Amino acid sequence: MSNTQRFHINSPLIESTAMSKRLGTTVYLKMESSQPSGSFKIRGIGHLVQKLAGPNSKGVVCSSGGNAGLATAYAARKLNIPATIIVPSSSPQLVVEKLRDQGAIVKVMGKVWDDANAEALRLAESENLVFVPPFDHPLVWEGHAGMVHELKASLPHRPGAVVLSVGGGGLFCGLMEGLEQVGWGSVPVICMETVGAHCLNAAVKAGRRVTLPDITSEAKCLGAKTVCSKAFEFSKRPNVISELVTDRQALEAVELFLDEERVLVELACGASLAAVYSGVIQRLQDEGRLPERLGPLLLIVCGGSSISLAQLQHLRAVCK
Ligand code: PLV
Repeated sequence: MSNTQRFHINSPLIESTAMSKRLGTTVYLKMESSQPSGSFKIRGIGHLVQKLAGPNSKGVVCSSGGNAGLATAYAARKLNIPATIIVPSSSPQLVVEKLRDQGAIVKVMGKVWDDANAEALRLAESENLVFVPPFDHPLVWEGHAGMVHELKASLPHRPGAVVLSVGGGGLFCGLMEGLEQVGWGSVPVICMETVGAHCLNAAVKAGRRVTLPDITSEAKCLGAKTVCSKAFEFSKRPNVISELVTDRQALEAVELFLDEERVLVELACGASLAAVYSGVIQRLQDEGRLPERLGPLLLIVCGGSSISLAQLQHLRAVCK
């Protein structure tokens, strides 16, 4: 296979009539949920795997809440190299099955992603495998940044603000780099997290990176205990706003999105959708932190495969 192969698609950009009506300004959805691995992760991870794991490599190993693992397994299968994915016990069984369906070897290790990551680093060393970090690597950011170039090519003009979910901060770093590359570096960026998986918000409040004692949110794919340092650096920019929603608000957003847009996404993505559905954007406008007459809002629909009707039912019972 040629080394110019790419694994992601140019994802659809759609105008949401229902969300625009709610917000009173045009809302565009970048549908990363349509990516072959189910989330935006394939952009950055596909790029990194391509660059670091040649056809003669012994294989790749990735620590993941699920979606980074799926992206790694997908890319590895396309390159015909073995993939080992380490997930914490908090990842639902449905993700483990999807990883196996991608041909990956799956190991369940520890309670949260940070535990799984320690094991992945150990395996990379002992088995001589290429380590695939789910969010903390310049190649991952470079791959994610490509999304902004697609946006620049298809949006009629620069967005009034961008909304995205933050876990370890890889998507955020890629987006910030991409915005700068296309001359949109001053566009307000709203970073959404759930309470209990709020490592960026905690760092912003403390003025330094902090490690959360535990991940108590059900949005396990946002569940890195510490945000990566590049993301913390970007968060200091004046155009970056960090906001939180509860798991319940993220879940309600997932349900509304399913109802109105007919697409099922995971709770990690619901955090972003809740920026519109729970009135976060409107509050920021009221507080004068976003302009009253806001230009088009761009929502990155990051997607995620850790969801099914059964999982949704389970979340209804556990989300607070
Ligand atoms: N999920 C990572 C990290 O988990 C993973 O291993 O899959 N939205 C979705 C659907 C995601 O899966 C993730 C990350 C994010 C948002 C946040 O992206 P990040 O980590 O680049 O900020 C622990």
